[in-house]
Formats: sequence, C-alpha cells, structure tokens
Amino acid sequence: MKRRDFLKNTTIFSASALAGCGISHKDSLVSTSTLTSTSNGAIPIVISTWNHGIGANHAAMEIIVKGGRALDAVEKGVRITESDPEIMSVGYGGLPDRDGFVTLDACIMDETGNCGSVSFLQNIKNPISVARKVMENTPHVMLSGKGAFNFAIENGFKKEDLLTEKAKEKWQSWLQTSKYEPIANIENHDTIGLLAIDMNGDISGACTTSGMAWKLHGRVGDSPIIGAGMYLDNDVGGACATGVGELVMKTLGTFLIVELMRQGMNPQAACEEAVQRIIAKNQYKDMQVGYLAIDKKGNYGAFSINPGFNFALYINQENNLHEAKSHFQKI
Ligand code: SD4
Repeated sequence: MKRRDFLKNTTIFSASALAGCGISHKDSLVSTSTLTSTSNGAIPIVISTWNHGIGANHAAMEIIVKGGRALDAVEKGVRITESDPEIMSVGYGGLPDRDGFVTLDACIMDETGNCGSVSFLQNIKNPISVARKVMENTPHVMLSGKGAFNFAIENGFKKEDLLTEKAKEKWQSWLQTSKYEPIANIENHDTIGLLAIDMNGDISGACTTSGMAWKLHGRVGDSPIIGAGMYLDNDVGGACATGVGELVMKTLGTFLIVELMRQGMNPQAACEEAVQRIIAKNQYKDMQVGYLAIDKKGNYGAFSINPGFNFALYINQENNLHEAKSHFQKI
C-alpha cells in the first residue's frame, strides 16, 4: 500500500497529542478484558505478551510519541523487562536451566527486513541489545553461546551474574524432584514479544526470554528464531509468540501468521489459524502457546491454545491488559 492510502485508512495521533496526554504506567493499567475480534486499526500501536508488557509498552510508546523509530521503541521496551530481576522469565533474574545456568535467547527485526539474534547467551543482562548489534554491526543474523558472549564483550557489554538468589532458591527446590513437566501458563517462562508501529507507519519487533525453566543445558527455543518467536514484513504486519517454543518452531508460527495476513487474513484469523496448525500436528496437551499479530493499519489479533494468555495493548492513548481468546476454554 502507498503511504498516502495508508494514512487515509488509519487513525493517526500526532506526536504532540500523545506526548501531551501524560499517560503514566500506573494510570494506564486499567482493566483486563477479553477481545472478541480484530479491532479497528490505529497507529501508533504497541502490543506485547503478558502482564510485564504494560511496562514495556509504556517505555516503547515514550519513544514513539517523540517521533522515534519503532526499532528503538521495541528495544527500549523489552530492555525494561530484561533488566527487572523480579521478572523471572526474561533476562536478569530469569530461572536457570537444570544445571543452574541462566541462558538467554532474543531477536529483533526492523522495517527494512533486517534482523539480528542471539541464542544460548550467558552473563549479559540485555540480550536484545546484543541482537541489535549483531543486526547492525555484522553480516550475520544469529550468534550463539560463547561466540555471542565474546561478541557482546567486544561491543562494550558487561559480564554479569544473572542468577539472582530468588531464582537460585527456586532452582534448588526444583532439584529435589527434578521433574520437567511444563503446565500451561505456569511453565515458568513468559517471554516478552513486543511489536510496534511508529508514526511513520513502520513496524519493528523484539522477542526476548530466559526460555523454559529447567531446560536441558544448551536448549534453544523459538524466541531467537526469526519466523518462529517473531517475524514481520513492513508491507504486511508482524507477529510474535510465547509459550512452549518447540511447538512454535515446528510450525514456524509467526512466519505463518505474516504470510496468512499477506494473503488477506486479518490478524485475529491468522493467529487462530497458526494455533490450529499446532493442534493439528503436535502434542499440545496441557501446553500453552500464544500469538500476537498486527497488520499495517494497526489492527491486532491474539489467540492461544489454552486460556490464560494475556497481553498488553497500547492503542488510542491507552495501555491496557487484555485476555486473549483461546482454542480451548478450559485447561
Ligand atoms: C521458549 N517460547 O523458550 C519460550 C518460552 C516462552 O512464554 O515463551 N515463554 O520456549
């Protein structure tokens, strides 16, 4: 679509209007509601997974209302989540693998189709920023493990111990039974996937996680895989995923959602179809996967296998938490 048509079809708030509205993170946490279908689109928009998305959305929108780029917004947004030791599923404070190591996965993508990613990264608090450096400073898309760590250090990141006392205690108590049985919504994860459209109508996305708690050392999930944990195409829209990464990887869920939108599906229908693919092809019992999607007009969709998936949506100057619809009504 030409930019002219895009502007015609979309509600746009001027930077000054939004900047002047003085929305604070607390003010904006209004209520939880269930969305029934794809909304009317509006830009700018920021959408992200789970409760912690409220704070991340807020930080992202702060950049956007000043006329900033969606890429800067998504990075800044998820850095808030990564840096918070109380959020035990992303970055610093994340729950470790079964051997006690906090290993992080993250990816980022911009409106030009550039992307960067890190997987199995240890001792670096903000993997999303390392992923961005991979995108901008190397000819590659993905760095992993020791190589990703060395690259981070060379690029000025600090080596830090990411295992907090609280996470260590949880790990030690898990060790007593050492059972690995992910249960929907309490799998001890909760990745943040965040998508944003800025004032120019450009889309970017970020996804970052400490992955499934108690995973095998070396396990990498969907979150750093472009097309699995997150994908976008600035001509079409974007999508991000949360939940059991193996199910997302087997169906390349976010790539699928964007391609379905390219063929004309709205974001809600595309998320629902991606969940159907998992149900049709995989063992999903008691497991959760949730998808979020936006199209170029700022229409959004959200859907999960099981109930309990919520997301934060910052649109029309309000940043609220919503409950996604799900395939099953009861777990
Ligand atoms: C993973 N998808 O490592 C991540 C975990 C997650 O919400 O999303 N949690 O499989």
